[in-house]
Amino acid sequence: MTERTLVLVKPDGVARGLVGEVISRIERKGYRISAMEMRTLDRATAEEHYGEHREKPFFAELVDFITGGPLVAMVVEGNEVVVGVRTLMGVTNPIEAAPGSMRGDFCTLVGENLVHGSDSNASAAKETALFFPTH
Ligand code: DAT
Ligand code: MG
Repeated sequence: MTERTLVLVKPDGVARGLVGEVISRIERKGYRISAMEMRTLDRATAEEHYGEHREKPFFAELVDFITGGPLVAMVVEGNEVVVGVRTLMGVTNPIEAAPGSMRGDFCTLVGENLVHGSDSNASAAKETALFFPTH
């Protein structure tokens, strides 16, 4: 079933020159990028994007990190892309992420884990609307 999801190459990925690597893996899998932009998030947008984590102890650190430099946001489309991109990314903690996944291959810190992908179709709808309201 064709779906859409929001993918972010987080500021650590941009700073490390891994934008092409992330895009390449998504495209080689067979997914299509239908919108893309590099931007630096303001705190209000970051707090809305990560609203589900507002009460967590790492929330302030998370918002500092995601607003700390430019990121690349994209809408990705394709068959079961929400789960498909999560599989390409690997689990949240890069130490536990499988080798071969993006987090498994490129990071060690949970707070600097390279990529974001929406976790459900409902999240994808909200997140794509937040980042690309006219798309
Ligand atoms: P995911 O990004 O895999 O969907 P999440 O939604 O649970 O993970 O958390 C969002 C981000 O918050 C995650 O990518 C990195 C950060 N984070 C999660 N758990 C954390 C923790 N225990 N300490 C520090 N940062 C954390
Ligand atoms: Mg999440």
